Order: sequence, then C-alpha cells, then structure tokens
Amino acid sequence: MHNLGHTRSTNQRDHLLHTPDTFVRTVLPGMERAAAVVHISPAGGAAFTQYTAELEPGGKLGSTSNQRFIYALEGAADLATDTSFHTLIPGGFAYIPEDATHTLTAQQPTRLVVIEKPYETIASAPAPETFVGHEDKTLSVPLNDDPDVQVRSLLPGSPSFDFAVNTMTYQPGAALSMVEVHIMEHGLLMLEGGGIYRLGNSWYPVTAGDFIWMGPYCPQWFGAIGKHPAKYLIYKDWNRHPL
Ligand code: UGY
Ligand code: MN
Repeated sequence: MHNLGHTRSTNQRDHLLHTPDTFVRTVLPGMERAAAVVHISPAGGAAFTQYTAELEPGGKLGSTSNQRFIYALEGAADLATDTSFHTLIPGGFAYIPEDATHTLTAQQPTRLVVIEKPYETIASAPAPETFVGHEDKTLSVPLNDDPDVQVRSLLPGSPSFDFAVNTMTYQPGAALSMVEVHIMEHGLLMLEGGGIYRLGNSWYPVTAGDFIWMGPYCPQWFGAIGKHPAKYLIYKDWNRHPL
C-alpha cells in the first residue's frame, strides 16, 4: 500500500528525522554481500557519517582509514584486527582507531550501526586504541540524579577519544530535564520504545527504528511515551576545542 506521499521523515537545516519508510539502500566501496542505509554524512551537514549496515552471512564491511565505531543491533559479526579477534553480538560494540587494518564479517544475517569520523589529534593525549565491549557490562548512571533516565557511556571518557557514544534509557513518562542547546552534534538511533522529540521548533513523534541527526546548537528535548521504556544510541563529538 503506497503512502500517498506522506512520511514523518523531514530534513531541516539543523536536524534530520529519517524514518524507515524512506530508507534507501546503497553499497559502499568494499562492501560484500551487504548494503548500507546512510542516515547522515557531510553531504547532509554533519562532520561524521552514520549508517546502518545490513549484512548477509559472510557479508563484509569495506575498509576505512577513518576511525570507526560499530554497535551490533542483530546477528553476529567477527571483528579481526592485526592483534585481536572478537565476535560482536547484539549490544556488543567496538571502536577502531584511524588507519587500523581490520575486517568485519557477518556469521549470519546481521545489522550494525556504523559511525565513522576523521580523527582530530591533540598533542596532550595519546592516540586511542581499539576498544571492544558489551553494553550489558557498561556502568549505567542516572542523568542529573533522575533514576528514570539512565545513561551508559560505551567509550572511555579519556581525551584520547574525540567522540562519545552512549545509550540512554527512559522509563515511560521520563524526560530530559531541560531543552539542550549545545555545540556538539548528535547521531541518534531509536532502539526501543518511543516518545516525542523536540528538534528546533518542531515536536516529532518518534519510535524504534527512527534515526535523528541534530546539528550544532539544535534545540533538543525528549519525553518518553508508552508503556515500555524508550532507549536510544547517541553519538556526540566530544573532548575537542571548537576552533
Ligand atoms: O549527551 C547529550 O547531549 C544528550 N543528553 N542529548 C540528548 O539526549 N539529546
Ligand atoms: Mn544533547
């Protein structure tokens, strides 16, 4: 059934809401038996790229010289670097520094969040190293003392890292305590549940599977609605001077 030209997706100067009914698959260089839904990139106004990679069994990601973050949504994929081997299962994640040779191969039908960004070196911190973990083993802390909004920081806070990726889980009815306006940009994938996202001067109903990009200084607020918790994975640039 066609949708008569309607969609919740919208592309604004300082934000994008990208809903699954509008996803178009593409194959990025080096991908094998895999496709990508590129949610945001420099072409859309961001300083990073975020895509969902959908891999068949034996499918592979292409290589990159940029730093890369992977979060497994479904399936299982083997990450091999020059010195290590890990299998990523749902909730598992990996950070791979720039210029680090690696392969990512699906064992079964697999969906991955992939974030790539040129690394911004600073003299005062050593280059980051490969970091692999699982969300379930990451500390959950309340946001601003609100136990109903829990944050898990997947990457170390060390200034070696120039971005952060967190999960945020809201109990039904919980909300951000303020409208945030900040220099950092966000790439956000709704993982569970839903609610209302304020982006700029618009309020959008959002649900699991939706992607949001928030540009620098985009006013933002979220309130969870429904009978189940709402959860999202959120990227932000971090630890660097604005100039
Ligand atoms: O970390 C953040 O800036 C986060 N609280 N923003 C958001 O959830 N929109
Ligand atoms: Mn924010």
